[in-house]
Amino acid sequence: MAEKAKTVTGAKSTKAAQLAANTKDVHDKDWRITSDFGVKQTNTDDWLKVASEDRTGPSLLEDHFAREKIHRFDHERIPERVVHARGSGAFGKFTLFESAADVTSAGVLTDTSRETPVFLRFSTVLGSRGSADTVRDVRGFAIKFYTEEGNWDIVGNNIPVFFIQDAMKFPDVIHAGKPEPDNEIPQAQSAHNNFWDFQFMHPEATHMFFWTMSDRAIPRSYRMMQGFGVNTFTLTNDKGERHFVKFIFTPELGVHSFVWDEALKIAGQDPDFHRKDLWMAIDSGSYPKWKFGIQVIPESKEHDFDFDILDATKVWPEELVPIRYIGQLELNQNPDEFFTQTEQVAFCTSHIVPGIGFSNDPLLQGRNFSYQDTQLSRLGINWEELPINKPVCPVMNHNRDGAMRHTITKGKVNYWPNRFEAVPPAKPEEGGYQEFPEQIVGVKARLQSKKFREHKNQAELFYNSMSESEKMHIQNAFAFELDHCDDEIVYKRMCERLCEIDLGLAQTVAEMVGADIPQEQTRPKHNKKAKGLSQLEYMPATPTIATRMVAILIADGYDKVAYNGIKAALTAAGALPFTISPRRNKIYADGEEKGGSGGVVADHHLEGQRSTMYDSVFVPGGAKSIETLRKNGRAVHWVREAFGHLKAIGATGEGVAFVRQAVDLPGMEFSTAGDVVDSYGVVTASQVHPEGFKEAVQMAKGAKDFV
Ligand code: HDD
Repeated sequence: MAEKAKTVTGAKSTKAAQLAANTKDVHDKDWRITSDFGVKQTNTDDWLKVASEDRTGPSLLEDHFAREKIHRFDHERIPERVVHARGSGAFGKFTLFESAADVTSAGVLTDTSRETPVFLRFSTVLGSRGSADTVRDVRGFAIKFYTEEGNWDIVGNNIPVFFIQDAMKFPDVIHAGKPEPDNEIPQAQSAHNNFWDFQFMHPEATHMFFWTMSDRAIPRSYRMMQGFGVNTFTLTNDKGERHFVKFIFTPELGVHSFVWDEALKIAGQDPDFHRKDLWMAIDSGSYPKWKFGIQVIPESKEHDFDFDILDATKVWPEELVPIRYIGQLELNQNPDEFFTQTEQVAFCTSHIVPGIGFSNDPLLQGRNFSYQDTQLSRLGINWEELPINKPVCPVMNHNRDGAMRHTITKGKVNYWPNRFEAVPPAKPEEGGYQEFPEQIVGVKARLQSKKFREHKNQAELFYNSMSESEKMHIQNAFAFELDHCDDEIVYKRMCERLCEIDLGLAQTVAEMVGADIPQEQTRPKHNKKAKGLSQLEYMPATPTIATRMVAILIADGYDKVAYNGIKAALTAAGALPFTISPRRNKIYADGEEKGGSGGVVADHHLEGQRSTMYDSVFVPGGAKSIETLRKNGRAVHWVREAFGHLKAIGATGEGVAFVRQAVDLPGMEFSTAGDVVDSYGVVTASQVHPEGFKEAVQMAKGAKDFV
């Protein structure tokens, strides 16, 4: 890890080369500690004092080295982001395989020979900087494209819609979701009175809260979720024609989620789960990739839909507006330093490049004000000079000064026009940004178009489009969340709201949470479904278990042939096998002498980890090994819990009976086809049977749909 951290992408891109000029490496042997003003220091451990071998006297204020060290430490923190405080980032590249020149003149979307460097920051929304990764929440998906024409930021989420339609409500929705103001409880949770009170009071939030109660809000990995620009932007081509556009990223690994119990447990067992997952994948060369797509509506068709295409609480159903995939995003480099890169990176929806424009989406318009404003309070007026935020193209203008200005601009004038004609604005043919000459007619009013007032159709569309297991997860999520609301009016009214979408759902949830059970649907259903909403549609084209973590449970006396066989098969398929045993000292196979030259060193011991941290569990045979595991409650729990979380479980030889016993539930029957027992995602065989097991790993974590 240390070796990797030394390099800044080996100047893989223009951005990497620019960052390298600002990077120092602590591992260079020639360094000696200096003060911030450059003087070498001999001692940074002992404050200068009046002291002798026999007596310690007072510390001296004159020790400016000590004062500097303490001052610097006292001022290390900057304000955390008011939302999306918890996050992880990575560098990568964006490439195009098809030009979108028919709809835009933007170089980044038309030049197929370009490789645009990017930095992507994933985040949760509600929790503070130290909160857990796996909470139920929306995930941020913010990308900075360092294009040749300036920075282009897509500040998106992993959910395509939003809670509110107008930016002016943002402080309200966030206040309601964040910990409550009197006692600052709960941390990073939507399961509380204020959140659900807000949701009821804002019917426009209905569509979005169905998404946040779905499996999308508990992703297995940042690498396995979609990204959406959410807002409606515009594209303008060389002919001056304008189109409305939405941006979509779809992961090559497919869209996968935890089950809720797993997510809850990992929040305590490994709060950095997603952060580690991303870091490890990139560090080991398994670069996450997304297809980049656009949904495009010509300007002339703006009013052809029964929803307003500027309303961020609506999706553009793919049947009506197909996604055109034109590019690829790859993350391939971990940051060198968290603070200067992941923490100081700052995005703005207003960062667009020629060929891309805004729309009158009222959420976007307000965001365009908010992001610049928040960067001022977080980072100061010269935040765009920070290495991570700096464009790779030249920046020159007559803006000057402000705290922490780095650039030294030579010359006699700092205004335009001037007698030297120094630094004039760019002409359009020189690449100058041109606003689209949109005709606006209207009266001043605090209003939106009437289509903005319909809030339930797409919430129902989303719910109807879920598979049965996804619906069950949504029911359970509502039941969990409303159980955490102790104000009767909150959970009762929410059940009434659910009844407008689906009677069956409302009845189940009402019964669980102690509300009146509704008897009839309170809004007529349209019963329609749409493509692309169920995450089960996003299984990878070629099923894969690459980067999946498989725990192999062994104890002394394990079957070496089975162990080596499954390990080799998993490694060959790109999965990550981990050996888990009662201790981390060497474990010896059947026939190996204890203390001899054989044996394997386990990656972890059974108490140090939990099944939740792995995608799958495998138990090779070996009579003695199984005897030890059978007597170990934690080992039995590993298998049983993995089964409860719908994970693939494999076993061979004596492991088969152990697994069956561990997962045996009343009324459960295993079907047996020949030698291989394959039921409920459990694959057991008397011989190593990697193919069946691999398939089960793919299915169990992909579909979770066969319960
Ligand atoms: Fe926002 C951060 C995404 C609406 C105001 N937002 C922020 C981040 C993401 C989003 C991913 C984290 C960026 C990072 O990693 O640094 N926000 C969204 C999406 C929205 C949205 C997809 C709806 C379409 N946001 C929204 C509104 C407002 C804000 C309506 C205000 C009117 N958002 C902010 C902010 C943040 C922010 C307060 C906090 C930190 C930051 O900007 O840089 O300005």
